[in-house]
Amino acid sequence: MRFSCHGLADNVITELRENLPWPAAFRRNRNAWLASGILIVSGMAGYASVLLIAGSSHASAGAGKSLGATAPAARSSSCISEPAPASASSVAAFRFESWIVSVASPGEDFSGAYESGDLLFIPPRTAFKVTASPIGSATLRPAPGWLAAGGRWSEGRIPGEDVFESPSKAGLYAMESVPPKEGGTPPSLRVFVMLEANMSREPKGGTKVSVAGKSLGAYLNPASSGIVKVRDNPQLYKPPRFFAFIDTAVENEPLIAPSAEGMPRSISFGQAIGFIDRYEGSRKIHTTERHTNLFAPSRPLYLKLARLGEALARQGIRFRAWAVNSGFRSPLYNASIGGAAFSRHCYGDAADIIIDEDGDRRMDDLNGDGRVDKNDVLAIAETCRRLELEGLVKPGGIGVYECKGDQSVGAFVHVDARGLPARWGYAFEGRRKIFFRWWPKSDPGDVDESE
Ligand SMILES: [Ca+2]
Ligand SMILES: [Ca+2]
Repeated sequence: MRFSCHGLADNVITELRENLPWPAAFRRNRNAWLASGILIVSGMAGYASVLLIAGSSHASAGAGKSLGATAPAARSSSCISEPAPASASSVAAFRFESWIVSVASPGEDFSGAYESGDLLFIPPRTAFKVTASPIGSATLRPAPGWLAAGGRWSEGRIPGEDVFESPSKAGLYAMESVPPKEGGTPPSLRVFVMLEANMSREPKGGTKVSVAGKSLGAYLNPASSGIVKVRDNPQLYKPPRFFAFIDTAVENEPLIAPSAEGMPRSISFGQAIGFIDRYEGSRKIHTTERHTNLFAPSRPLYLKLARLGEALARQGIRFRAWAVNSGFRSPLYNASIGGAAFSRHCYGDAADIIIDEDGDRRMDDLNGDGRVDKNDVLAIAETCRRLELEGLVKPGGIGVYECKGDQSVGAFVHVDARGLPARWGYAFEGRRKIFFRWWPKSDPGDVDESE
């Protein structure tokens, strides 16, 4: 990571790198933020942009802070006293790199850097600020229907820094910016306004959740878990408050920015929830039915799957798209299929994935030895583990599964983004479930059964 930038003295750069009060959200996504930081810190506009990053972090960390007020100076480096407002003419030459989104939503973290074409999940009637980076490189306009659906928009204090309020009507809104003077595709941002869940406490401390009149079942009280890590980390097991939905309009929409040329396709809304398998006798019937059309979105998971696909492609394991066998599960459905009580699938940040380029619903024989078994998915698990260790993805569970029989997928990997590393491996032989270890002893992830 280099902070080689024009117009900033070395001591300022060191100050920026080491002494800014980066909040936890930044530390978690350090590399992604720094990656956008490099681009921001080049050139004249950089000075103001860095301050605004500090300002947005501040806004996301401070509950209920007004979006209109930019007060980065107080919290940023002593070398810098005031953000330098950039005039449109002085920065018009800078090419758009990313959107810096800050959302005033206490208790939920939707703020961060978004690429052009990316997707921001946001609660209804929520204020957020979008700053183009470099500042002035793009100006976002409300999506068609935004204002009619109750959304608001006001132009920013400086060019390219706009304040919005999400509509009350849930759904997808595609925003574009003013086309650049030199031509080309205008930078865009998609916004999905989520539905807020209705929650009611159960006698044992669980929480019943329903969304738009549909019951999803009860999220259990983590204090009641037999697993120490669940009991010790109740904040990771809060029932999701906001839900997205799948309908024909969004089914093929990517859940993050569309992938780069030659990289596996970003996972889509339609993949957020797996299809139900039915059985005729012992014969498995694949369906295209889902147990619900509602899901709790998890940007860290979608980014993790994208980074994983890219890392595998760089190793020569190229494929068109992840096949997701199981994504979000309502607690009701999770219980009906015998899922773990505190399964991350119920929190929306887990996916069971395979590579299935030949479309036979089984993991492909990656290592070409004529069999489909755990050896075909170990490269996926190991690459994911390495990305976690390098801090490039949010840590979470990595579980390797091997299942015998033609009716099964053969082998798959569970990946989640719960925030704490966890590792496991299971081979199913008939009714026997045999544990195996596939990760080295030096790995910080404990054995965990909260699949
Ligand atoms: Ca296959
Ligand atoms: Ca094989």
